[in-house]
Amino acid sequence: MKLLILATLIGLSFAQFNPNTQSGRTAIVHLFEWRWADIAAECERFLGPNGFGGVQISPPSESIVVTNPWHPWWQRYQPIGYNLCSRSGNENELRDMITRCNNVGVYIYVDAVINHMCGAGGGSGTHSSCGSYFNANNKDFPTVPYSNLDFNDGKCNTGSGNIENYQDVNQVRNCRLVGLLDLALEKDYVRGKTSDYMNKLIDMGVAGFRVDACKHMWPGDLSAVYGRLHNLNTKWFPSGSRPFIFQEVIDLGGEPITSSEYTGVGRVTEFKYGAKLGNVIRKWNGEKLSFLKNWGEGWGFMPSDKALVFTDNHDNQRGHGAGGASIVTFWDARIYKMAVAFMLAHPYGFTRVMSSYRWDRNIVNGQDQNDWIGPPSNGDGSTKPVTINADGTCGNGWVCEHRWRQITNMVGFRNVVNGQTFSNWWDNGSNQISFSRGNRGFLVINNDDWELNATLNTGLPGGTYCDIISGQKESGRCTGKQVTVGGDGRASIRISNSEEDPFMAIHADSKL
Ligand code: QV4
Ligand code: CA
Repeated sequence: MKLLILATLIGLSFAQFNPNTQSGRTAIVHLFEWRWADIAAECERFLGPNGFGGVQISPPSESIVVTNPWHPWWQRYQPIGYNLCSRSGNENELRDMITRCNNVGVYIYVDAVINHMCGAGGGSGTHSSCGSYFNANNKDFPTVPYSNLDFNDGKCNTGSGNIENYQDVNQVRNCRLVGLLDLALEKDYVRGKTSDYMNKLIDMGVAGFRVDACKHMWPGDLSAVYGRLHNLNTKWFPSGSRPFIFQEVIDLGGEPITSSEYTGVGRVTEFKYGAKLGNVIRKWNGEKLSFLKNWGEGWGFMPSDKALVFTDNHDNQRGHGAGGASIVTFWDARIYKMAVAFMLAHPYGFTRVMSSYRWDRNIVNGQDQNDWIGPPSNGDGSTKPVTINADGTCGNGWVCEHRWRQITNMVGFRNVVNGQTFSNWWDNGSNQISFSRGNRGFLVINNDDWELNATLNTGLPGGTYCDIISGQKESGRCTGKQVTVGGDGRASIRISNSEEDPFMAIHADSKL
């Protein structure tokens, strides 16, 4: 018996760090605000064939529908219940997506909002994504059901009922995050309802969760909820597989709540990663690419096997959350591609690629006045489909960074070099760097204002390789640049600082 309990505990606490991706698939993509039908199609036509491991989806739970402003993206972070209809589609479409993606080896990670329900000012009525009635004024959410007994207000010690001071741990966890009605997760009943919701999704075939707003929940409560989760569906996953858990905790330092309080129960989003990489790529505060030699734990990040990493996310690409001005996004395409390539080539963390939509930015004094704008939509607020152009890019306002050749090919690179050590580091003391992943892949970047011209150790066996940034290997030839590696592993490399993409990558599978 004791052994069994021990085994269960170990199972619970360790398995949740495993992304459950198919072997050889090492990155997921956040298809922010995509419709389920479009994700299903994308899994089959693009993500599966290109080696993506999975998709983080926007919250599938029933949420408030906000019309002032007009259908903002953030309405989905205000649940009013756990029915599965949202702006992305209904339950049947969700189920169909999970099945079709799983069948091509691309797994689904659900954004689970369990810290709170809608804002206190959400009113009452049926302005919700499945049309269910709710009343925020008296905290009545009949579809769950939750009543005023299931919220934290009694425990919150601020005058406004909102979080006012992030230095006070009790406030951060027991008060309302921007007015959002805060669930009492220490209650067995609330743990039951939230885990039932997650279990329904697990049974449908999802592989894990991004858990929203974890800083605002007690680690012990989260651990209790995770402990109730089912094993993954054995139709697609080995028996005994635990759901992958990655928790949103924004820890940039300077607050009493740290990531390390959560790394015991699941992975955690490493927000320092994108903020610091942004500074380096932008060359702000005297930062240089050569400083990346000890990137990872050496920069004060959490342990690699606990980290979920990304250059930008749906919040910080529009000034929400934290991270600040340094965050690079698709709006700065040239440095963005460099940053994403570095992330995908570097062994630290489990990687997530961002995939966005374009919106009408209106930045006044550093703040985007249009940070609320929802996905490309029709007049009635319904989300527009993702269309695919003849050249493989996306239409209808969808950016599809994951389809940019440089980014897609670097996902392939990460799969090819999986498990290889970080080696053969070189830098010029400034912004020219290169490194290999064992003898399987090599990346070189020139972010200086002058040419890179050097003979570098690639770590790779001699031969001719196709650069997968300017092109790729196609029917036995390179559509872009070629790199000749000598028998000693060295290659003579020149990259002008005025190149469209001033970096190159080659790997074992891009060899001619
Ligand atoms: C307004 C006022 C409040 C007032 C309240 C009264 O601003 O002062 O108390 O009304 O009801 C939206 C609005 C916000 C509004 C709130 C409640 O922007 O102005 O409050 O709704 O009606 C997203 C958006 C938020 C949005 C929220 C809910 O970013 O702007 O709030 O969805 O719709 C911290 C957290 C971190 C969080 C990050 C943004 O530690 O956990 O802030 N990140 C996650 C998600 C994020 C989401 C939430 C958490 C909440 O990634 O997208 O917030 O689920 O750093
Ligand atoms: Ca809370």
